[in-house]
Amino acid sequence: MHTMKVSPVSLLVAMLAVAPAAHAADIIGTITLKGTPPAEVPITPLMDNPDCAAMHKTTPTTHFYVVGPKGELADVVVSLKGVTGKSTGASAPPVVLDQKGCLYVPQILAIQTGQKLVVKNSDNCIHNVHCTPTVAGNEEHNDAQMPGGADLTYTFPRPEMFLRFKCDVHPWMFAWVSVFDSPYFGISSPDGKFVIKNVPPGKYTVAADHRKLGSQTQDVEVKDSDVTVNFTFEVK
Ligand SMILES: [Cu+2]
Repeated sequence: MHTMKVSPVSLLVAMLAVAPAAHAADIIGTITLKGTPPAEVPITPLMDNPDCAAMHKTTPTTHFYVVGPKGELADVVVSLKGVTGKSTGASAPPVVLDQKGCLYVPQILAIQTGQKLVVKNSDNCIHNVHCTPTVAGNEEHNDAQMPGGADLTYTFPRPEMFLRFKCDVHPWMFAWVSVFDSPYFGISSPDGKFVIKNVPPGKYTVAADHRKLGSQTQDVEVKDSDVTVNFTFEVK
């Protein structure tokens, strides 16, 4: 008879090989736009307002299509469809929406349910922050904010795509805040890249939403390494 000697180290290695740890991974990708988007529109009413015009050298334009030289598309909201009840919003740091030069900055942003959205006024003029949610349970707010006024803080309990913020003083001011019931979302940068961090293993439908170009989805499976999902939108 022969006895096999098993060292604690080799036993540990064997255990790890049998039961790999369920590591979370990132879903990464690049968003590309095919075709030439419509020209952005100069916001001429802004320049007709002396307070706002003083903060600009040239007439600002709309930013519906933020596209790089190779079609890299920014401001696409990428999320995991149907993932709910996973919000860590209550403990997540606030997301800031600023008002600068009589424009919302940024214009596309995303938060979790219960996560604080802090609205600042960096301008020397009054703004009126007015959000108009369409999903039941998310509350409408309509708050004047003086120059140097205190920050306004909002939270939304229900998921909603592109919840609209407008300014009742300056009718060209819009921002679009998407609310998710999980931390699994990202927004593409000017290089077209996005990342959804720390996704637990599983099968998901990744949704890419653009304010003007609509929505696309792709199915992915996350195991223990990063997964790449690229999207291409087309101007029709
Ligand atoms: Cu305003």
